Amino acid sequence: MRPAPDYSLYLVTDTGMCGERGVPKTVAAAVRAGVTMVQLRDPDAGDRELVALGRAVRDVLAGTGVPLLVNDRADLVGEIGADGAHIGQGDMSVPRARALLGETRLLGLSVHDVGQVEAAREYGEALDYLGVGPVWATSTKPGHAPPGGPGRLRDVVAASPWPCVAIGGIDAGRIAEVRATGVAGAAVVSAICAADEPAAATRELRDRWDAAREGA
Ligand code: TZP
Ligand code: MG
Repeated sequence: MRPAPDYSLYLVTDTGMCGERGVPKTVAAAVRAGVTMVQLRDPDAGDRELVALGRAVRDVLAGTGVPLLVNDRADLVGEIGADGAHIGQGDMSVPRARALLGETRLLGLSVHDVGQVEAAREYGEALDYLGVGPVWATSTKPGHAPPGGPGRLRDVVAASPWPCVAIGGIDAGRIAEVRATGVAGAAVVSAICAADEPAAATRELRDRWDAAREGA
């Protein structure tokens, strides 16, 4: 078994939202302020662009102990030198991603509901965690599945044999409610990437997560 990382504050990057500051600098500020996990997500980037960006982020994370995962592109994880991949329901299959990653890298899968948790059970130890969402509606991912709210999140956590990370519409005002569902972590895009000051925004999320009551 791979050791479980600290999922508590999970940053998913958005290149457009990071703007002129850029993804690597945004990641550096966020990690110094308390992000514990980073996923590089740029569905519009070509392969070369994604590899270059991924390597820059990997360099920023070197020595921090914070893992870097790549969205969708398990095939580029080795070239980037990342620590794993995160795939969605419509992406490559879990067995295919695991075969590309080998046994030591991390693999997460997005689910929307309990039915998708049950369908994933057969993957067992090939998976490390589930991303669950969107919890709330978000303009960050146009065309996303209908939001399930904290109620459905709680149901998924209860049904899941893997640690769960919530995503979708999470900000500082909602993170305590998210933690109360029993998730291992909260993933955010705009709350950090679109913030004027990513470090301050991260610190607030971190403090509120730490102060919140863990769910059961
Ligand atoms: N998957 C489900 S919702 C979402 C992704 C990538 C976007 C979440 O973005 P935000 O800005 O944290 O609501
Ligand atoms: Mg995907």
